[in-house]
Amino acid sequence: GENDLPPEIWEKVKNHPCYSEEAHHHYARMHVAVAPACNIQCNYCNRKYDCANESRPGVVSEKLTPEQAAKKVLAVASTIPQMTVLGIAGPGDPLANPEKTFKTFELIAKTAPDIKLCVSTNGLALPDHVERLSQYNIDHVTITINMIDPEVGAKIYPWIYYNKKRYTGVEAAKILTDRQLQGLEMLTERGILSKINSVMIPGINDQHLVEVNKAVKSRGAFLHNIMPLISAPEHGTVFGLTGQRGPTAQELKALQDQCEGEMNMMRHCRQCRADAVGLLGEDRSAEFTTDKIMEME
Ligand code: CLF
Ligand code: SF4
Repeated sequence: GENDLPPEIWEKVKNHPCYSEEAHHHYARMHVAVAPACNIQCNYCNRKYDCANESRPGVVSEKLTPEQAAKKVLAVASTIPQMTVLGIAGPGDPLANPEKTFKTFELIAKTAPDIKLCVSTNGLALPDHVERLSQYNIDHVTITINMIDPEVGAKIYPWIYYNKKRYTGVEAAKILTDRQLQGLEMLTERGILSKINSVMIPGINDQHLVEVNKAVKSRGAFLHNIMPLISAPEHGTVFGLTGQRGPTAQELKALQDQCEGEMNMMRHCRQCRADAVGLLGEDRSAEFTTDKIMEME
């Protein structure tokens, strides 16, 4: 349990609402939607909305420049004192938009140095940025890993864009899994805590996620968050259009139970929007639109 963590790890998780089950009752996080582009395609994604890495489809978030994002963080921090963590989680992939993402981190580290920085990525570009993440003192990185078998991956990812070239099918999935696991190993070597998000897709990767769990555990991942596919035909995800269903609550819990013991499982994820603000499960983003932040000055 959480009480058995080594003190240096506990220091890093005790105020982070996602990394600590206990902390999520008391501490809030906010996301800033500064990362519009993505370098892969997931069959559960609709690019018009937020990154399904971590977010519910169907809600458009307001895209911000790094400067607007930094202003918003100050406005939120002065209104919600429990806000301890700033995450970048979309609407695309933060590391496919490295200038915007790192500029935002840089501004916030200057203006609000007590706020912990957090990032969520599909992992394709991760090995190229681990060094910079460690220079910026980023202790928390989430990688969405849905498979370690490229045959499974080919059913989830129609293409990736890598080294200025588009790859498809099994070849694409092989590159993606290699890069994700390499990135995870690099984080572990540098003592950066990692959380693995996996989207549970019945009939596609549900049983396979037990293997994923073992693979990420053996590479030093701190926490595994298995989330249900939210398949929404009205929002046009490929899985939605093919009638791919999400898991039932019972199926999700059974898989989480099966992986428990291998490593810590996150069970309090609320699948946040790319511009979420507040305690997990609470959405105060409407209080902090750009218009309102400008009025606050
Ligand atoms: Fe945001 Fe993600 Fe950081 Fe948390 S969310 S970038 S780790 S600060 Fe948290 Fe939201 Fe679940 Fe993500 S509840 S969707 S796990
Ligand atoms: Fe969509 Fe996120 Fe997948 Fe990119 S990584 S395709 S934004 S769900």
